[in-house]
Amino acid sequence: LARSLDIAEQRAADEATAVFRADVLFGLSQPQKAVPPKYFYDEAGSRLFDLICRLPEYYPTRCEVAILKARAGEIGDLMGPGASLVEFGSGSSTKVRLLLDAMAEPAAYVPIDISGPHMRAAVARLAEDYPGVAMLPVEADFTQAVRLPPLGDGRRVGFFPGSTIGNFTPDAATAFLAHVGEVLGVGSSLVIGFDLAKDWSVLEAAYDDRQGITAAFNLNLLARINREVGADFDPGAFRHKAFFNAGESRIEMHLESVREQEVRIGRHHFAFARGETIHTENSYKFSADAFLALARHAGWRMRRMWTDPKGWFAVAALER
Ligand code: AVJ
Repeated sequence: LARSLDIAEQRAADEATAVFRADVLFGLSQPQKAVPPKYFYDEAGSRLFDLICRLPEYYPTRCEVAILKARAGEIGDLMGPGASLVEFGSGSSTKVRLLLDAMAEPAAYVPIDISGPHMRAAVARLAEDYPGVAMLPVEADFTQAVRLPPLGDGRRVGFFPGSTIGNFTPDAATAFLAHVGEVLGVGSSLVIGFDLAKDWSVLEAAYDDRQGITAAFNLNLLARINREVGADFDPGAFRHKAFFNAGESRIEMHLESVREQEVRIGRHHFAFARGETIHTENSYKFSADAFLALARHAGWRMRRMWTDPKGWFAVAALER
């Protein structure tokens, strides 16, 4: 059995690499070259992201944790006893502790994450501290259709913190929240964090920190593409770029070619002009009204919404 699982795992890994390669080839063939941000999170990228969350300039994590700490009791009451918690893009599973501590007899925790080893290490740490909670990790790209493991009769509560929703365009965000509603079912709740629009200088500093951690996070994507799909990117010939696009109310991250150059992936060649970019991420910044309209279009009603004292970040409790 162990051996056949190894083969199944190998096949899954090969398939993931083939999808990655296809996404990269497609993205680099567009007029505006682009690679989806979910590919940031290999092991090095997941570690760099955890460092980003502790940067002085990166306020979202601190603001959201403050909200969750201040409102944990209220959130726990809203969810009721025996609920199962499903987290979309669980990463290091640190914020979920605040909810698990506040919930009455949580039945199960279902982390869903694209970065399997990182997720399993996090779940192993969590299991030690919450022996009464069934840990049911799902290694998957949560932007694709996911199937939940069988859960008990308690309420299903989705958890989607960090403003990861900001990675989607508004249409894709609506479609994704509708999909989450389908997965969780009628009578479920969703605790979701989203970043609020604010002064552009605060935003740009958060995505271009002085220590260069965000730059390393962005550039790591090229190292990953080289390693996993055999490209010949020279990471030293690209630089990190982050700016606020006010018209779209989003931070954009790009990798800018510092010179004219050509990059090869197998038999494919990609020409870069000097100054040409690969668009690697959007991070939308919302007004409370815009976010609620989006949630409503996706079939969710709002129960409560909280912000931090500065009004920089928001957490909403939705239901359907
Ligand atoms: C994980 C998507 C919420 O957009 O702020 C942080 C990712 N990128 N710094 C964000 C990110 C650069 C982050 N999200």
